[in-house]
Parts: sequence; C-alpha cells; structure tokens
Amino acid sequence: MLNLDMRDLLSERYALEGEDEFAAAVIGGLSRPQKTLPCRYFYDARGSELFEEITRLPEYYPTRTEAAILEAHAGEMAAGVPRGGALVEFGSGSSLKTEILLRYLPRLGCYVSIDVSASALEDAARRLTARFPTLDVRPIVGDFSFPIVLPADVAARPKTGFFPGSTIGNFTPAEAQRLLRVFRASLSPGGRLIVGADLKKDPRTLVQAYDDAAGVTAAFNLNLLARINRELGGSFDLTAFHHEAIYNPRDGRIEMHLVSTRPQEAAVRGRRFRFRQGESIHTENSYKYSIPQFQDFARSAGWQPQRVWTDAAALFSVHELASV
Ligand code: AVJ
Repeated sequence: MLNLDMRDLLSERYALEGEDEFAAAVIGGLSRPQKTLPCRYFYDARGSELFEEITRLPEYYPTRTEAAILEAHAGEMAAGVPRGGALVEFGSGSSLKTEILLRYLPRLGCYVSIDVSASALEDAARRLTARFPTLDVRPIVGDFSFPIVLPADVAARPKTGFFPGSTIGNFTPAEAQRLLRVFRASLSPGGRLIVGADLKKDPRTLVQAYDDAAGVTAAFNLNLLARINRELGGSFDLTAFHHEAIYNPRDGRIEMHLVSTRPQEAAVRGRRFRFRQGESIHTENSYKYSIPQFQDFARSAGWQPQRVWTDAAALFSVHELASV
C-alpha cells in the first residue's frame, strides 16, 4: 500500500538543513571556550555504517538489550494500541526495531515513520511493505525535534509514539523534556509513548560501551572531523586527535571527546581554530537514567508513567507513558 513518491515528501525544513547549517553549527561549536560539535552530524553515510558496526560490538549492550526487551514484551506493548490506531516513530532510520512491534499489530491503521533521511525512509518503507503487505506505511521526511504536522487522516487516529534506541539520552535533560512535550503535542489527544532509555550502571561497563577494544567508536567519533574535512574543506589532522569516553557522575552521562594530542590549528571554511595539547572537542552526551528518575522526568513533561520493561541484568529500560 505504498504509493508515495519520496520526492514529494521533502519538507521545507529538510531542504534548508544543508551544508550551510552544518558549517554554521561547526563554526559556532568550535568558537566556544569548551569546543563542541553537535552529535547529530555523526550520521553521514560512513558514520551510519560505523554506528551499525557499534551496535554489533560485544561491549555495546544497548541495541541488543533493547531488542531483546522488545522481543520479550512486544505483545504487551502492542496490546495498548487500539485497532485502527497509528504508530508514529520519531527518528525511524531503518525501522528494524519497529518490525518486532508490527508483528503484533495486524490491525494497525497506519505506521508513520519520521526521519531526516529520505533514502532510509524509502528503504525501510519498501522492506516493511514487502513484509507486511496490508500495512499502510506513511513516511515523513523531517526533523523529529520540531512539532510534526500529521496528515489529517493520521491525526484523527489514536496515536502511539515510538522512540527507541535511547536517542533521548543524547539530549540534555532540559532539551529532552522539551522533546517529550513536543511528542505529547503531536500525539494528542490521549496519546501514548513507548520510549527506550539506557539505565545507570557501573561506570566501567558504561565507559567500555563507548570505548570498545576494536576502536570502532573511536573511528565513529573521528569520522566527524573527516566529514568536516570532506564537506566543509576542513584541515583537521585526524592523526592528531584521539577518542575519549568518560563517565560524568555529576550529570549522569557518558561524554565523548576528541582530544588534541599536540598544539595545533585547523581551518574550517577559512576560519582558523587553535587547539592546546590536551584540549578537547566535546562531541556527544549520552545521559543515563534510573527508572524512577526517568519516570519523574516524564511526569514533569506532562506524561503519566505506565508500565516499564527491563532486562534481567537491568541494563536498559523501555517505558510506556500516557498523556494526562
Ligand atoms: C544513538 C543515542 C543510541 O548514546 O549510545 C553509540 C550513539 N554514540 N556510541 C548512544 C552512540 C557512541 C548512541 N545512540
């Protein structure tokens, strides 16, 4: 039931999110006292490939643990989706985890996949349509962190949001709260949300998940500089930065940094940035929550925590939230 031309789906915002926005974000981030680069730029073609590789690493437990939780409890999760309801996924990517839920949703009204990558949406929609021939797949190209205007026939259905992958952990608590409010608005009235959140645990396990022995996460982090060199004519020497992952217990988050191994300069679009030896570029935060902490957090964004599913080792959590 997929008869949409993906080119029609290109939103205005997506068209604007081009090279200039990337350049502005890079120059802005590198101009701060603590240099930063936004983690959403990790995912170019090479970065997405490296991330896929990360999800298969022995140290990186989140993806496989969340998938196992979904496998074990998809029936219960699906039971809360009414017949004819809409499943709305924020940042759907390849929609791999969604398949686990869809098996239990034969009477779903439609599946709305939202992602900035038109090609990822197209591939996923084709795969899902082949696998579930009666499923109405409705891809929307867009940035899920802005309110989504759903087509009227979708908006009229009872809606369940799906936000797996602990992507929520990449946002600061203030941003994450705003995001949960934006989702609530998109799913109202009376929406539900299934959201994955990585759990607090011993710092050693956390750090190893973000600093694997094979060096894949290091390559993923350094690819950001390679991308700047490629797309913005940057002059970063990739051999003069090293990957670092630390657990910041005060903020309850893993931080990834790229640390300059010597004093150096790098240029981006004609602007020069100086680095001291040991100076870092902060490239990612990945916040970890306890279950009650996440539930409090959801409450303060207007959601009522319902059921929560976890694995036996309490590595990861999947929360069901209801609009109040
Ligand atoms: C994409 C948010 C799940 O924080 O674990 C993996 C990305 N960064 N290794 C995470 C990531 C480094 C990530 N998420």
